[in-house]
Amino acid sequence: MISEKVKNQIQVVQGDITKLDCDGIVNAANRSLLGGGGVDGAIHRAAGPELLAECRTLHGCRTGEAKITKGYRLKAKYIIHTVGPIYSGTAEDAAQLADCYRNSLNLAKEHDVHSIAFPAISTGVYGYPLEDATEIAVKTVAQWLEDHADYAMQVIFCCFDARTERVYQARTLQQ
Ligand code: AR6
Repeated sequence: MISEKVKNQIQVVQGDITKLDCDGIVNAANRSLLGGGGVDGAIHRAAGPELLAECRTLHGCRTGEAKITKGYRLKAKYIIHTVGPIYSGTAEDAAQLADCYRNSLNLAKEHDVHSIAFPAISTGVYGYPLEDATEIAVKTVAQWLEDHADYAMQVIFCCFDARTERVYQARTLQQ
């Protein structure tokens, strides 16, 4: 069960994450942190080449972990880069996907971020089944918000397509 307070801290929107006006957006990156396709490509294109220059100084990121950069040409002040698991159907995938959300939120809080947008990590190129990934995303974020009830944080699940939005809406309403 998600409390009413936490429900009010979570929003589901359909759209392009690069256009959102919030303190931080999360990038579903790969371990190199040097760009790629999907949301990663869109974020690098929108933020500009200064982003790649900063990413080069980070020396990659392990699966499930998160690193932060400036937002450059985005409205968002920060980009939190996290690396989701490549789906293989093991319990480790689920643990690593939950780590992505938790570690991103922890890093955001360390940087005084009070509004953060997540894409549907691992559900594109990395092949994580959408329903399973959504359950993990919503549960992990809701738990983090419960655990940090004294910190004002607004979370936006930014869904690129209508199907993803429907699955997120159903999941956030039913709990
Ligand atoms: N705004 C919001 N969501 C988006 C956007 C956007 N502009 N563009 C795509 N999505 P994916 P992954 C959605 O493949 O599965 C990259 O090459 C997309 O529809 O971007 O974690 C990286 O470099 C899907 O719902 O990320 C890695 O190599 C979700 O974002 C690899 O892909 C995630 O899809 C990571 O794969």
